[in-house]
Amino acid sequence: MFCYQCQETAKGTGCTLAGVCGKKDNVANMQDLLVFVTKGISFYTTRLRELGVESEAAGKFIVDSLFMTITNANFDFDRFVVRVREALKLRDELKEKYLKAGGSVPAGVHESATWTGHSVEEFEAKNVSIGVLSTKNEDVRSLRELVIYGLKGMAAYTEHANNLGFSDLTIYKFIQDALVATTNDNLTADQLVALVMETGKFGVTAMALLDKANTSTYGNPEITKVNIGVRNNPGILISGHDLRDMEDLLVQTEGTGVDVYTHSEMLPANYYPAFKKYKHFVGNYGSSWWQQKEEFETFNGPVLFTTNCIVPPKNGASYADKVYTTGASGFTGFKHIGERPAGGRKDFSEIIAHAKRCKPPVEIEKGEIIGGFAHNQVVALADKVVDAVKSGAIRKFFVMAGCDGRFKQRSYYTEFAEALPKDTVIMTAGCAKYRYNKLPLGDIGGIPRVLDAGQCNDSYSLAVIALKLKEVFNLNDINELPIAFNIAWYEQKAVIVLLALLYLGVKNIHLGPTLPGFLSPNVAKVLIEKFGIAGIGTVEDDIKLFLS
Ligand code: SF4
Ligand code: SF3
Repeated sequence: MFCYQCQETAKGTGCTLAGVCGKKDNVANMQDLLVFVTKGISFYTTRLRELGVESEAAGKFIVDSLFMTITNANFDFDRFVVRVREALKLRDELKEKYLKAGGSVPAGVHESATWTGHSVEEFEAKNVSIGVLSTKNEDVRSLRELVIYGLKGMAAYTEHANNLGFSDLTIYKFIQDALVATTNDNLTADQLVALVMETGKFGVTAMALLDKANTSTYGNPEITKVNIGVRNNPGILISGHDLRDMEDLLVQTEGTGVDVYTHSEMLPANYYPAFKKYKHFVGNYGSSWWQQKEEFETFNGPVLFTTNCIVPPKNGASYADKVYTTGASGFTGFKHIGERPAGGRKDFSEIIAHAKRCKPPVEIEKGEIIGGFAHNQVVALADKVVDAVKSGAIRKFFVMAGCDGRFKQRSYYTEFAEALPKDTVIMTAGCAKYRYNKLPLGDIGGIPRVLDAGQCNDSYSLAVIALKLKEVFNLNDINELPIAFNIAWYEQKAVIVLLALLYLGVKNIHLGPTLPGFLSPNVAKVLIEKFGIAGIGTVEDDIKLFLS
């Protein structure tokens, strides 16, 4: 195996024996094979499109497949084997359609369009030779993988939108064109850099689509005080990012005597009007994903993962038989809840029955945290915010969106938040917020000093807010705003968020706790010179720099 797609990659360069995340080498290799076959599928869908034939089903299949390979989403070897078989079948059906329509497969076509296998042994004989390292030039490899990781993040957001009945064929088209482009040895470095920027553009499209899907289905997030304590009923803990799963669970648990709590990236579900009406929706339990081994022990009830981030449980963990997965997520040994029937709901009855046999959660903290500062809510407060900036009450905003992670050096973000002057405001989204969202940082004239817009995909909200402020202050350039960007990244959704911000023209983003291992020195140099991307230093130096 070779995987360097996340921030915690071994030695900052690549996991080669097993993932730091717990991904085994056979799973990593099978994920590579799945990505490889999606390139072959894309070869035919892009050709068919030229002939006027669109396959929405293939677009969706590719999106769901890419999503399955993001960090901490799916560790289930058997599911990947099944998925590769399905992918090959789909590719060959598309090939047949293409040939029937008069198309022809040119000699020298990328082998993802032609290679085939049936048994696990054949898959395993192949998958070791088609991974990341099969691109020999490290700069080309770096740019190709930057695009692919962006596509994985984009796929995640697109899938959530799909689950709410929203889709956009231009996103499917772009993903397929880009996958094919990563197999083209004739592209120059400049063309690949342009493809990276185009990926950011479609990242904005995908996040806007998901924003529309979420807000038109569940209402605009509102300022909300979220309870972080517990009640005395058995509960289900729901983690991940999928709001449609959240809805299905709330509907099915109503009146059963089972409470529902959010975990990690599902916290922002508390901000949506459509979910607030459920009396058995208690609040949020615990912190960000990497603390789940302790928190799932004390929660006592079953846990439902709708997406990442899963941490493999320790041997003998008391909760190991209480964890369920659904959608793109999976883990060998966890029970997987299948897809929802057309027009229906996923069947969570087994989890509900399981919860009834469990004790109520143990209280690990008490009180409330505040959030719900997505674009609609902040724009409603725009006058107050603008006055505070004009009067000098707010000197600067710090966008600290992104991911959390288990590495010690992430305490930087807690210390940074604590050390920021009192006339500054943090705008956040994603699980990065758990590094400071429970600190008593106070408010500025009623505006909390930590404004949480929601999940990582709601980084889109932060961009909308910045663009709105640019308009209000009548500025030509988003970089003239009193906003600094100090982003924390971990997995591939943060990659698409970063590319989206670059596409929107945001410069001088600081990215930490370390720069991606998949950036070759030359590609890193381009990002630094062209966009002013920088890493992080000490809290003191960085604050000085940002405020200078
Ligand atoms: Fe390593 Fe990250 Fe890949 Fe897991 S996802 S194998 S930790 S680089
Ligand atoms: Fe977090 Fe996994 Fe990225 Fe959605 S839950 S931000 S890391």
